[in-house]
Amino acid sequence: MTPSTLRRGSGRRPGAPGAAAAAFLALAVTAAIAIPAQAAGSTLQEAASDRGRYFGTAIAANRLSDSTYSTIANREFNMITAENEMKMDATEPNQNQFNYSQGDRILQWAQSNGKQVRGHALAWYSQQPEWMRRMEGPSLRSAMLNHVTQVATHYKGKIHSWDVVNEAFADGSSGGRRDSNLERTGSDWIEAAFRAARAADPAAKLCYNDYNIDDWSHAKTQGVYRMVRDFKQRGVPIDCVGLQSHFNPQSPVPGNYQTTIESFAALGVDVQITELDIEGSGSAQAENYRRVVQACLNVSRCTGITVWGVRDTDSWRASGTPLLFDGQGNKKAAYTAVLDTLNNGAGPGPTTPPPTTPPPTTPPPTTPPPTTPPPTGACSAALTIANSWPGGYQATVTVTAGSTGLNGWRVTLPGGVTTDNVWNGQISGSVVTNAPYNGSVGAGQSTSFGFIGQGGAPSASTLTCS
Ligand code: 9MR
Repeated sequence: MTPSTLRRGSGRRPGAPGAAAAAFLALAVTAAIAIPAQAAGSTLQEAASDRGRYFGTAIAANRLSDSTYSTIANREFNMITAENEMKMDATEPNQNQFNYSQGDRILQWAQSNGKQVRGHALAWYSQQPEWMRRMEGPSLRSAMLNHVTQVATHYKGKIHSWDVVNEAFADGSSGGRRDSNLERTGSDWIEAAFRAARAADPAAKLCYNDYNIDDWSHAKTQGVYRMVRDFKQRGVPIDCVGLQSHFNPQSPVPGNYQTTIESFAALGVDVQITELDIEGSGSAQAENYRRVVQACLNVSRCTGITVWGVRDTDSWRASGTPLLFDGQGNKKAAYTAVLDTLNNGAGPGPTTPPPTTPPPTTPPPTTPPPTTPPPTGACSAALTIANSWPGGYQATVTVTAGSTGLNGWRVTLPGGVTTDNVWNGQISGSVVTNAPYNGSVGAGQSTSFGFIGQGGAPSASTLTCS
């Protein structure tokens, strides 16, 4: 009997019918021994619950009327994150005028279906409403704290965990903070946000959430680790770290992923995998999902996993088919791998104490990012709009190498584009160059980067690439 069938058996088996006769008792004992192992969890939420964890998804309010979508979401998941509806631009479109209509829609759908909710996100350099983007200094600091207080108070008692601060660290080798208007109010803005959130909703777990902090050897991971360690030492209220875990071939599931989870957990915080998606298909994608789920199961304080959308077609990276259901809502190989791992994978239950190995007191040496060689070879670049909303849009730019391949690329964004949020690329002025890991593109092959644009989306779809 596996640990999981034991847990299910002891927790759920109905009581034996009353019987006095010894013969019946003997029969009952035999029957108890002969009871077949209970069926494994048949949905992600059921299988995860048996391991003391939750399994969640991001939900977009405007998709809830799609019955294929809502049926899968309701059947498979028991933790819900609003993909965009609780962000700063959605909840405070004008200063001190709060709008909870779409966030509440998701909360109500979740609650009426017996699910819990992760709040995402109280303070972030991106997706700030227009009025906040224009602010700096003490007035921005107090506007941010007011936002945290008001939104956390509105949802008080209804949120399992809040992403209090999202994506505050810089990519690359610095291990330091990202520049932003919030950071320029003073680097204690993060702890101020956590204190305000705790005061407003003492029951919610308070998380720091970021991407590219999955690899333990990365400077960014180490920077976040040092902040969390400092917060725990000084009593700043923090309960969890969210690893977004957006993976693709350029940014794969790292071999030391479990070390990262263990190391954060050893600081005395929960770890939640908050925005999981893994680009790819078939058995390779399934194996990557299996590794992520197994790493979480192996660490008792890894308390839940959320995938960033339901079907591939619902994803912010739809072309990378990164989710567990295809566009028709069919279960993919990745789904089966996740379910099987939850049902059968090894690992301690949630009550096992965390590993006792002390975390390193000095961070391991970080490998400096490779210096980008000058671009060579011709390429083309095509821009598509993945998503848009009043005042902004999300764009994907596909860079395709010509016949000689590329060792680094530069793409010039169309005139009028304004962005402070680029991923898989580095921006300087209106020019985006490759990230350290995606400059090498074989002849005829493609890579891509994305950005969040402010204002209206550009009409140009063909960009200059060199
Ligand atoms: O999936 C979200 C997409 O619909 C939005 O256009 C985008 C705008 O910022 O945000 C996406 O979600 C992001 C999340 O809020 C924070 N981590 C990265 C996610 C993917 O970009």
